[in-house]
Amino acid sequence: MRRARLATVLAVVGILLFGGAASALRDAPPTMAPRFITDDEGRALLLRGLNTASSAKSTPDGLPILDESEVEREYRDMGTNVVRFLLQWRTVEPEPGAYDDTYLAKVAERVEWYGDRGYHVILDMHQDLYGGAITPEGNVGNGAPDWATEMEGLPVGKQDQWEFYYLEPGVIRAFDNFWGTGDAATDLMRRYADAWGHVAEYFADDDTVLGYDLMNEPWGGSVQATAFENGPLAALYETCIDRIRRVDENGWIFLEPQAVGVNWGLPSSLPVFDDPRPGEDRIVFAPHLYPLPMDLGGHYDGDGKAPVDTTVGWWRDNVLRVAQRWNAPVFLGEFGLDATQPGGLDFVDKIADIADTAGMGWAYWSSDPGPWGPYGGNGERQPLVSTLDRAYPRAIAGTPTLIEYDADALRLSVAFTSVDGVTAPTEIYLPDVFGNGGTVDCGACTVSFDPDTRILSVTTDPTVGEHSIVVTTR
Ligand code: 9MR
Repeated sequence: MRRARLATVLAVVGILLFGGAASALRDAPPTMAPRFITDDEGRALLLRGLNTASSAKSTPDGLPILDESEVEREYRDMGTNVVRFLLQWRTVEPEPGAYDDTYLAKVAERVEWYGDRGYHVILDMHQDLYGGAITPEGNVGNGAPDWATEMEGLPVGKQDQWEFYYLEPGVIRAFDNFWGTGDAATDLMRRYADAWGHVAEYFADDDTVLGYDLMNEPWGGSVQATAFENGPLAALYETCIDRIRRVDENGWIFLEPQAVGVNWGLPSSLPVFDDPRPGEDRIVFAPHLYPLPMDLGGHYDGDGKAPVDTTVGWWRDNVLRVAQRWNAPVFLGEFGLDATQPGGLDFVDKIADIADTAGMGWAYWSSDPGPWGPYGGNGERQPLVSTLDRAYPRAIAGTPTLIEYDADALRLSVAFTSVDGVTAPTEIYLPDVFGNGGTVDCGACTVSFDPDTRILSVTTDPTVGEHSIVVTTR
């Protein structure tokens, strides 16, 4: 036992030192994302929301367990404006080349529930451990259809912790056969890209769908790290981008790095991608964050805080370096934890603070009922609800230069520079505690507050270069 702990500690220290060294060897990172996702009015969008929902992995129809009243409750309780909505390849393309539009129509119905409440939807082609067919019971992996799972008879042994299945020979071979890095020639990557083409064509005219997260937490099988990110993963992304752009020029394309390592704070080496759409690229860097000390069971509490803070710092710096290299916005597609554990809510606060100051969007993992989610198994509100219910600028009438929310002092500060042609108001979501719009200090501006949506609209003079808005409860 003591030996195992020692090995774990050494592994953590080794990886952290490697991560730190890898960071230190590079140039100083920027402090804020160099670009933002913009809306039709040209405003910078700050996206805050949840993943919906892990339940979609195992329901036979691939739909999350969700009804419209829960979307309404989410907005009322937390004022979120985005959802990372889980899709499954198995339900998009149940048979090779045959797409299930009945499934997509049901997805569209759920997208509308969100759209009616002002949300943006990011469609995420989810997978964990390749697909359901990696075990006979079908209850461990999710994502790929059975017909696309080629393990060549290699074993998948039972594991206590789900991530360890990634190391099983059958799972590795299924990925190798997907990426075309195994011995057999397959056309699974092309099929996957074609499936994305179909999904994008289906949703191209749906204004609520902001874009497409091409693959959840990519895993390279027997090809890892730079060789994977710059090899098969980049090839898949290029093919998917090409397929999507044939049918949808406007959707934003969210690209995830290799999950292992990068989720912990190591740098990603994903190359720059070309976006063939007319006008500015719409490619977003969309990593996840699960600090290694916490993956290993540590809490964000007491002595456990410092190593987490350190790795989160590296994660932020390394993510912003990619954003700078790509000149792209950043969307943190997943971070989450059992928020009932010691320090859980402090961790959520910490990541939300970092995302604000770094100008990143985020989606918390996840909306499923239970200790990780905002609601318990009986639908009861958990303390996480008020932690996630933060004041934030949903849309900013220019290029943000400062976003800072002090949840203790209840003070939101936003600064931005004007952008030619952007005249729509800055929209700020305010939790109940701000009362009827709070106290707004924004110089020469006009404000109005909608008590129903709790959105404060701040109209600023676009001929003035720099703007500052501070909202407090006093
Ligand atoms: O929280 C999810 C857990 O209940 C599942 O057993 C597991 C495997 O499907 O997936 C967990 O969710 C993960 C997500 O799919 C990908 N990113 C990490 C999430 C938390 O571990």
